[in-house]
Amino acid sequence: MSKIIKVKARQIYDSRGNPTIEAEIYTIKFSASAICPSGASTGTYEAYEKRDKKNKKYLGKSVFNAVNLVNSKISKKLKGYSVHDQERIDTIMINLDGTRQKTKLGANAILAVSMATKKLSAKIKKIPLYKNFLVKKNFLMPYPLMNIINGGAHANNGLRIQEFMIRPDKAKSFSEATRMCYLIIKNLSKLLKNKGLSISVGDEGGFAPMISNNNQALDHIVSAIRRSGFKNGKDVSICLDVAANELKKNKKYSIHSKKYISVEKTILEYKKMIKKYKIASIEDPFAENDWQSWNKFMKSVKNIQIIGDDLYVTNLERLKKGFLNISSNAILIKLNQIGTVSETIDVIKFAQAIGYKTIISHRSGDSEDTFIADLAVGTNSNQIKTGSLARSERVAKYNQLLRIEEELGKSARMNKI
Ligand code: 2PG
Ligand code: MG
Repeated sequence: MSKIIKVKARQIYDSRGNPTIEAEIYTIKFSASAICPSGASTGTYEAYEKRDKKNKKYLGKSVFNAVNLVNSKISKKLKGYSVHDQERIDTIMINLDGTRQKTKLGANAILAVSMATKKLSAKIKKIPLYKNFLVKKNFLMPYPLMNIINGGAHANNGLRIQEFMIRPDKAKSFSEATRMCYLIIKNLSKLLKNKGLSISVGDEGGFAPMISNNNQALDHIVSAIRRSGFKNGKDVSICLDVAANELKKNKKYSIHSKKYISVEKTILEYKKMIKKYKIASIEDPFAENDWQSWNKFMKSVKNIQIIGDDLYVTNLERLKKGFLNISSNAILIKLNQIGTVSETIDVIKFAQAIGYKTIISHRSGDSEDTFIADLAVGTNSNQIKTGSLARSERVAKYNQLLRIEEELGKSARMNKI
């Protein structure tokens, strides 16, 4: 019943309109499929995304080679194994690839199959996907980190910081959390319109107005929170993803303008912003190899969530290094940074064991696949970052979480922030 008879892949498109891979896995009676997402501000240590660089017809972005590898090598190897044996299937693919960053088969090929396996296993067991991960009872709902102003590599407005987010800390349920964000987003929209600014959105559904000043973006968000009847820093808090890999030159950073300043000065600037705007969480404040600055920052701020994304790339070895270095107190989890569901779960388990907050995340190029919503609940992750309440590929994840909350009924509780 649960034995794999075939794996098949195809090229489809992601939310940015770039090619991506969808894999379908079959047993004799059932099948399930999954779509691989794709980032724009990627870390150097991420698993390899295989694209046909020489295929000019698709501007070097097609994934036909990855598709062919799934249809031939991977399909052949996985035949006969049980879909419930996720670790074995992932290990077979890891070994078949045999490289550190999955360069031979491509992490996009491997991950699509890995996710589809997890889905098919749940389907055959006749359980919802979120019940097929770590947690078996007492499921907790994650707090949404909604990206409401886009900058950096996700927009073309000149804002240095990549993501300006809100987190509805006072919400007692996920549906209340989304309602609070909804109000703030609508008020922000009005406010931007009144100022003659564009309300068109960036890659992750947040507004991408033509402002180039971080403080101006933050002022607008604070006003929108106030107009919605909430208190910034109490009911709702503002969170940032600086994506500082993109803002480093030599040993300096340019978080506010094109001017590069020292790490010490950058920390002072962060402290000013934290104080003025009651920032509660900062992701990637420094670059992926700048371990020293991460540690300095950890020592110089209190009660702030500091998230490693490009720093850890959902990689256990890097997380261990970061832990020993005291680099952060939270980790962003992206399946395609490491390339299999099993390795992702291992990283989440380790992060939880060392007391780090886990935040499940989308990619800026994403799809209608809602796997990460189930992953967040199924691992009791504290937060989920999956864009704004705009663009269907982002909203799909929030909608899936609303369905899960409804299904959990009275037993549904919010996680700790
Ligand atoms: C990030 C992500 C998702 P990208 O930096 O956290 O928001 O962006 O997928 O472009 O790496
Ligand atoms: Mg990031």
